[in-house]
Amino acid sequence: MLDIPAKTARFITFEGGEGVGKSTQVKRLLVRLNRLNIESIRTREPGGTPKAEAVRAFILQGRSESWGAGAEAVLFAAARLNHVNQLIAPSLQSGKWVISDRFHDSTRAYQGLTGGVDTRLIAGLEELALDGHAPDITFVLDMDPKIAFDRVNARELESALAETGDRFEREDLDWHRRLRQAFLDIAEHNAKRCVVLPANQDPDALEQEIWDVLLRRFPELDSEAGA
Ligand code: Z5A
Repeated sequence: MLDIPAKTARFITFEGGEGVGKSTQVKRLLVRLNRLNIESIRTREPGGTPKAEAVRAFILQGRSESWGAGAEAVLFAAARLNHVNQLIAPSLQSGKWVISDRFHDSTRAYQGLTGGVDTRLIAGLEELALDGHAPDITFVLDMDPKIAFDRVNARELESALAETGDRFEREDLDWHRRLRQAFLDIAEHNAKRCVVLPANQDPDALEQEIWDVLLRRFPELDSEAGA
């Protein structure tokens, strides 16, 4: 019998501050993969499963704010544990590529480096929630938060969040600048996994940059394209 290696499903995450274009690029990447008949799913954090989406609503409505950043880190980890067990791990095992809009680096950046939660707690929660399912590659979309805010404000002009913003959008610009630096620091310390890309550029150009990185990182995509 021929020993044909199983195709490896990849786990790709997108990270960065608010409004940098993560959701836009996640959707575009899914379209590209589907065009190659690569089975893939798009998901997000916090969320991705009914239970994790319930945690998302609780946090983003501001109901956990008074608990403090440490307790919020535990809540994000609880949602992540469910997300990994119920969706990410089974999808990868069945051969589907998984693309997630935010994942564990957001806890490192928001609750850890910017929120001041002890790195030992962040690391312990991460080990528990990921259970070995670290992303194969992480795109850190980077841009000046002031410009990203303008994008978000333009989008939300008509929405219910227009006046207040969600739990984290209410933080001031200086906080978001520190958050930006936190993501850059994480990328520097995880240089094999993380790729930082300038997000203040045309979405088509950014999409192409992301695709070029993936072609270099996962050469099997090239053969899929030719198949
Ligand atoms: N959080 C946390 O604290 N700890 C954790 O562990 C996790 C999360 C997992 C989730 O909110 C919040 O939870 C988040 C961190 C915290 N903080 N906040 N707020 P979310 O998922 O709802 O928010 P977000 O991740 O920041 O998503 P976003 O605001 O939707 O931003 P985005 O996905 O990066 O951007 P987008 O939706 O693709 O684009 C924003 C707008 O810009 C939109 O109108 C686009 O059409 C436009 N756009 C997109 N790309 C471009 C380009 N290239 N040029 C011009 N305009 C563009």
